[in-house]
Amino acid sequence: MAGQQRSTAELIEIESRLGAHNYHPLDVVLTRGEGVWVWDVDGKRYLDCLAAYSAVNQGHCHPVIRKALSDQADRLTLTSRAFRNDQLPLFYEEICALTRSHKVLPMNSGAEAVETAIKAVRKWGYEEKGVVDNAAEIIVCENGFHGRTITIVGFSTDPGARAGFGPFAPGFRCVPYGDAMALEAAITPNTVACLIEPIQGEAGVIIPPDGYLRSVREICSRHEIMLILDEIQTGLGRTGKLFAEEHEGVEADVTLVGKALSGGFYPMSAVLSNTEVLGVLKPGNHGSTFGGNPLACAIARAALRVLIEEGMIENARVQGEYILESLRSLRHPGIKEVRGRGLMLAIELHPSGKGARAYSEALMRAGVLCKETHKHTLRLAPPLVINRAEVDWLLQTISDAFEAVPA
Ligand code: IF1
Repeated sequence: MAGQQRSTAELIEIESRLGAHNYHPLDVVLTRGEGVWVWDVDGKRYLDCLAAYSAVNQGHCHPVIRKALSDQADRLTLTSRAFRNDQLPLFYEEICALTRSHKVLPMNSGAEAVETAIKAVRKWGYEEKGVVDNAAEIIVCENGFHGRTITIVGFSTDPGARAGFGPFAPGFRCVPYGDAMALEAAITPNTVACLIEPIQGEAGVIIPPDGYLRSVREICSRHEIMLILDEIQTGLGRTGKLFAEEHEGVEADVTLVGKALSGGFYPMSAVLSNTEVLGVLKPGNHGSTFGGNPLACAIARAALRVLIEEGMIENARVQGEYILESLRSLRHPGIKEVRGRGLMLAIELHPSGKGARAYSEALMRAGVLCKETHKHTLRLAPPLVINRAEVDWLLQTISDAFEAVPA
């Protein structure tokens, strides 16, 4: 059967029969992507309004990144960090210049970057701040999302993400998102850091009150605790700035990046920090087989280059503002709120309505792929390369599809 094109139904049946059911995907089987567009095995075209949860900010199969991948793949892909390679220092140089970071630690998945930051700030707490051994605490926020490891789901407030996976790691305190006073009240002499998404993605594009990040920044500085901003989804242009922290003019002590760091070609993440935090890690403290491999670094260098050189960040700001304004002018009884920043947008539906899945399925039939979150919110996050003609088509399609779904 190899090479013979299977039908959508056949491919879904195989996936369902042999795969773990840890996702409930839409019944669309994709086979090709270019820019903002993807095609299914039946040849139908869709505008991708998820961008792999902001891992494809540069658009599907960006030719410059693809060439960097294939050129490097012809030279050297993996050496382990037992030896050095010629791509890692150049990646360090370019990402530090772009993000004004002093130190970088490359990993593979976003969750690994989060775990790495947790290890580094704990060690910093013990060695530099004098926190009692094994008593370090990190403040996190309710409804946050930082990955799926046991440590991370251990401090999640989402029952679906944590039920059945205990026992969990201690050392985390959870506070309401957007409430700087609650965060300060949770600080103890053992607090080493707080870990926050500048905008909560999975929670449904929750934008904190203006000034929240500035207050948190001031509180962290005053209490000598590290501010870790998880920009794995909000970073690299998604909100119309390189990092979402810029909307409030704050600078994290530790910034986490992933997803679009490779433009969707390869799992790569990184912890960006000042010397104080990452400087505590010594040989043998931490590592990863693929972390910082030459193929990942060559791809990331190209992904960052096109993000900047092709003006994707400014485009995200301009197109995002236009989409937000247009969606807010939609008069549909099912819509409760439209919110977003740059091309990180959400349509929240009235809880009494049909639920977001009905709309994501109607949009799929109309040629738009997006994802519902927490039953009543539709998230819209197209690649940052989307142009005005594609935006206008998207808006018209959303308007028509919403009309087709009774409130
Ligand atoms: C899934 C959610 C989004 C993230 C932030 C760390 C990570 C993520 C802010 C971990 C990853 C992904 C994971 C993926 C779906 C998607 C997701 F729905 F799960 F919550 F985007 F909102 N910090 N988010 O958003 O990065 O280890 O996945 O590389 O698990 O289904 P990762």
